[in-house]
Parts: sequence; structure tokens; C-alpha cells
Amino acid sequence: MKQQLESIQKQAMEKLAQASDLKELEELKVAYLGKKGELTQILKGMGTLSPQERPIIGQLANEIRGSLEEGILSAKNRLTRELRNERLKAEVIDVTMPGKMRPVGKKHPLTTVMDEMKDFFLGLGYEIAEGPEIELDYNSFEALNIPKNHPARDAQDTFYISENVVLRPHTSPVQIRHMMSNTPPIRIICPGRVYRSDTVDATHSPVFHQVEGLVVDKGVTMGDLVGTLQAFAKAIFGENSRIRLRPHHFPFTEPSAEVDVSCWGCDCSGCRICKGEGWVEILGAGMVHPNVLRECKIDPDIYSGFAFGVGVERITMGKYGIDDMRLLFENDVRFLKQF
Ligand code: 2U9
Repeated sequence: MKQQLESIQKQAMEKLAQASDLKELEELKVAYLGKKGELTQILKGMGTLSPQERPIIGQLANEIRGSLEEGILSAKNRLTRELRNERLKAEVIDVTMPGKMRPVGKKHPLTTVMDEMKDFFLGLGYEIAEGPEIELDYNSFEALNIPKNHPARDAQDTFYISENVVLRPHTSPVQIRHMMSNTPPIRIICPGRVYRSDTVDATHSPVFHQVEGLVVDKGVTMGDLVGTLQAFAKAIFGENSRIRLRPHHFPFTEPSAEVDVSCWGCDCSGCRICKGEGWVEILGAGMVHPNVLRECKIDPDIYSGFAFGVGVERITMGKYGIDDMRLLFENDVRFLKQF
């Protein structure tokens, strides 16, 4: 029995030294020390020993059990250490490796132009006002002196959500809201998305962007409007730019004008950008109609104001020579990369 025990110990120690993972180690533990393990089986046979042999073999068996348990523990430590070393090796980062190139994003040209406009007016002390894209018919038309039978209110031009609610066809309702809850002096620009029931083509989109502006104070004149727009044109189209006003009609301004800028491509001698005209239409503007001021509880006998509206897509297309508005909405990176 003594020999049997010693051979078990020798065999077990060899196997423990060779164990290559924790699962194998657990199996060895069960195979030797488990209920049906080899050492346990031998100990069960101790009953057949003589009373003299029993304590000697018993002591030896206990020593072997102890040394097996120690062997298992040190094998476990060795395997855990090996496992950790392997993991650390696999996780090593080579800081000298060249980095992966990540494509760098860019501002969309509409955002660039919008930001240039905002910067210009912020520099003059204007505030930026914003409002909802889903608007009351009242704020979008009624308060702007656009009567019930006006063609602009036609469902063919405006997206009606219900009888009294529309997708705003311009950002003017933001100015209405601002005048209703503020008193002059007012100097604001209202940039944002607007909606019109247009079919998509090279120059139309049912969603586009506007920057509208409004100044209301005592003694505001058409001269202030012209000076402001002249400075605006220089900031956006270059120092050499000049503007000219052509009389026009808008229900919300009186007098009203359409505003052209001297062509930045040819300085008025005629080119592809201005289609040979020498001038390019960039915005509409005028003195705020007294009915609009009155509707917003501002006395037109004390205060006057000017307003203007810019189509951001139109300006962006002109500035960058883009001939199809759809390119601004398709977000093809091959197109956007060029700006
Ligand atoms: C209030 C009073 C007056 C805003 C104005 C225009 C002229 C104009 C167009 C430019 C290109 C629309 O996007 S576009 O097609 N806008 O011509 N907008 S005056 O006048 C206002 C606005 C608010 C309370």
C-alpha cells in the first residue's frame, strides 16, 4: 500500500507539472482527491491493514494528500500567471505603429454661408431669435398683413397641417412673436428652415433656409436699411460689392424693394454667374408695414422699422457657382468635399 501511495504521488505530481489549463487541473483534482479519486479509494482500503500498519500508512496518506493539495495550488498559481502573461502580451499596444487615417469632416456649404451671415449681424449687435417650424396661420399670414384671399396663402404654396396650422413658409412668424413679447429697440435676425409646397428641381426645394432680419426703433429709415444691406453685401460677396434696389411689392413692407448685388464674377461686365446681367438678385427688403407694427402692439406713429429676407440656398449657389439646388440636400461627400 505504501508503494501504491508513493506511485500515486509521483504520477500525480508529474501530471500536475504538465497540466496546461485550469480545466485540466480541476479534472486532476477530482481524479486524485475527489470522492471516487485514486487516493480516496486507497484510503477506503485501510480497513484491511493491521493495527500496526494503519497509523503509519494513515500518516503517509495524509502527507501525500497535503502535498497533492499544495501541488494543485502551485499549479493553479502557475497557470493563472501564464494566462495573465499571455493576455498582457496580446494586449500590448505598439505606440510606434502608424495611426489609422480618419476622414476629417467639414462644414456643409449652407452652414458656412449661414454662419457668415450670423457673424456679420452679431457683429452689428443683432440678436438671434428662433421659433417653431410648425406655426399658426395667424403668425404666418394674418399678422403680416397677408389677407385671407392672398395667393401666398393658397394650399398650393403652403403646407397646411390643419385649418389654422401650417409649416412656416418663411421665418417672419419668429419676428411677429418677438415683437409681441418685446418692446423696441429691436434688432434681430431669424435664421431657420422654411417650407413651401414646391416640386423639387434645380432651383426649388420644398424645404429651404432663410435668414430674415428686423430692426424696429424710433427714427429708423430706408437709409438705415440701404446702409445695412450695403455692408452685408460687402461682408458676404467681397469688399468691391455694391447694391441696387428695384421697387417691388410685399404685403408686410411698404415701401418694398428687391435688392441686387454687383456680380462678384465679372464686376458687372456680364458672365455666367449673372447670366450676362452684371447684377444678381440676393434678397428682398422694405420698411415694416404700419399694419404689421400695429398688430404687434407697436405704435407706427412713434416707431418705424425695416425688414429683409434672404434665401440661403440661393446665396450659397451663387457664391460657389452651384447650378443645382439638389446638390445641397443630397449630401454626396464627393460634392461636399469640394468646399
Ligand atoms: C416682419 C415684417 C417684415 C421680411 C422680408 C422679404 C422681404 C423677402 C424673400 C427672400 C428670398 C423670401 O427666401 S425668399 O424667397 N424674402 O423678399 N422678406 S421683406 O419682412 C418682414 C418679416 C417680418 C414682422
